[in-house]
Amino acid sequence: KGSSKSGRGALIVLEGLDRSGKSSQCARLLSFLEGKGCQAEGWRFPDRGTSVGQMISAYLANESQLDDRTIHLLFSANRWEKRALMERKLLGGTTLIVDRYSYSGVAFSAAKGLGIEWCKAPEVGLVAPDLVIYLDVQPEKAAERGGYGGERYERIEFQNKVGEHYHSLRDSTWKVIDGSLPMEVVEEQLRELAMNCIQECQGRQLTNLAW
Ligand code: NYM
Ligand code: MG
Repeated sequence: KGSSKSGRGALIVLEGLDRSGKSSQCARLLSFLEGKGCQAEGWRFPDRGTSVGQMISAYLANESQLDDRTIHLLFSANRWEKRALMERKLLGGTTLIVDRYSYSGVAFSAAKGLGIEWCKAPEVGLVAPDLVIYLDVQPEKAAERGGYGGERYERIEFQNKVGEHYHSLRDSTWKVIDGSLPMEVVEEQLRELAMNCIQECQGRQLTNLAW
């Protein structure tokens, strides 16, 4: 159970505002799955390790200025450059726990005023997640968590807009967890959703994101 020698891995995405607890929960979930003998890896977007990722990182740190559409397409390109590897891993039986994905791409850019459909377009054809878990935390609550790190977008007013766009993106693959609950409670809920997903996706083919 959980080990996937025969079947494919699951693509499980965590989404949420900045400081919603995604990164800590991804790490906890990953070590839980590994402890169960499940073949799993933790990924994150932006992946700052590539050359596109370094451009994104400089932009987020306010070390460079880029047009809104340009940075949007770089975030998307950063997912596209990982697509082939992602598919290979999943088909090879590795479950991927991914900290942010296309929904961040759309929600953050739409919050700047770019059209939703325009934002979605470059994401079409990426691997579709089996499960999206949204950690729901109020921006004010999130900001209290040690404050923001000084990157672009880390302002309560902007995060409120991002939250509204996330809300409008929710579909049947989404599960919402109340991210203001104690860490251990969130962790437990995540474990259950992830284990179910890993089992259920075995018989289902990978599909592409189509919105
Ligand atoms: N972000 C992240 C976007 O604006 N578009 C995207 O496609 C992705 C993946 O980058 N504030 C934003 C959300 C975050 C910022 O992410 C950096 P993180 O998870 O803090 O490294
Ligand atoms: Mg951040």
